[in-house]
Amino acid sequence: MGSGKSSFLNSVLSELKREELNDRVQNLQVVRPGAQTSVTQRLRSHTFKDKIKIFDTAGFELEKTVNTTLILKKIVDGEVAEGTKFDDILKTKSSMEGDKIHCVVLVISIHSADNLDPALIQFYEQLIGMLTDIEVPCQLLVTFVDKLVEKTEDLKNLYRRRDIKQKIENVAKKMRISTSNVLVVSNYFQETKINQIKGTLLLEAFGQMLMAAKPFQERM
Ligand SMILES: Nc1nc2c(ncn2[C@@H]2O[C@H](COP(=O)(O)OP(=O)(O)OP(=O)(O)O)[C@@H](O)[C@H]2O)c(=O)[nH]1
Ligand SMILES: [Mg+2]
Repeated sequence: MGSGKSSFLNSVLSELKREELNDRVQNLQVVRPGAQTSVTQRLRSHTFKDKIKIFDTAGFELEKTVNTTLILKKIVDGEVAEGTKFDDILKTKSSMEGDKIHCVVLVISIHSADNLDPALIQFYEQLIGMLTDIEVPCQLLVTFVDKLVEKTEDLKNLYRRRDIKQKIENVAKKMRISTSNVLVVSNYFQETKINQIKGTLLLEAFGQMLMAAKPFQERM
């Protein structure tokens, strides 16, 4: 909940449609200030270049982790049609009306990553285990890394910067995943104009997600 999943999509779309949008950040999200439950209620996708679909999900609560793994498995297997309410996924009969998912991105804010609840780590392990079993690649996107982009001059080597590397290593170690599967971004949240540093990180993360999904595209 509120880790920046929808904002990431919105931010990447703004970057990709930069010319069309005249360097403005678009706003797809209906924001409910102070929302206690997930703002994203239904499974929705956005299509890039007519063939790549990115799906946005709700944030899931830690107390309902058993259900979450089941819900995610159904989505990944293509058993959930677009527009379905997340709350209804386990109530309705599965159909094969959805799209099979080729890469899953788990999204966590740097604030939660710096202060990880052991129950959350256990949940992530279970989730990553499920994805490994069904051979679906998984990436971890760390959001709210706003401070890292504040004083950046060298855009080319962001991922080699010591502070960024350290954040990634810390999170990877805690979550027991490879550092090469961890990405960091600062989403657009207040600004209306796109920004080169944020944009570089956003597109780098998006590019890596596409690379992770590539073996599947090649098998198609
Ligand atoms: N500072 C900062 N704020 C962010 C960032 N990403 C998202 N936000 C803000 O965090 C709030 C929640 O972002 P959302 O994108 O709605 O989060 P979500 O993960 O889609 O949330 P749910 O759909 O409710 O699960 C919004 O007010 C965003 O503007 C970020 O990288 N940095
Ligand atoms: Mg959302």
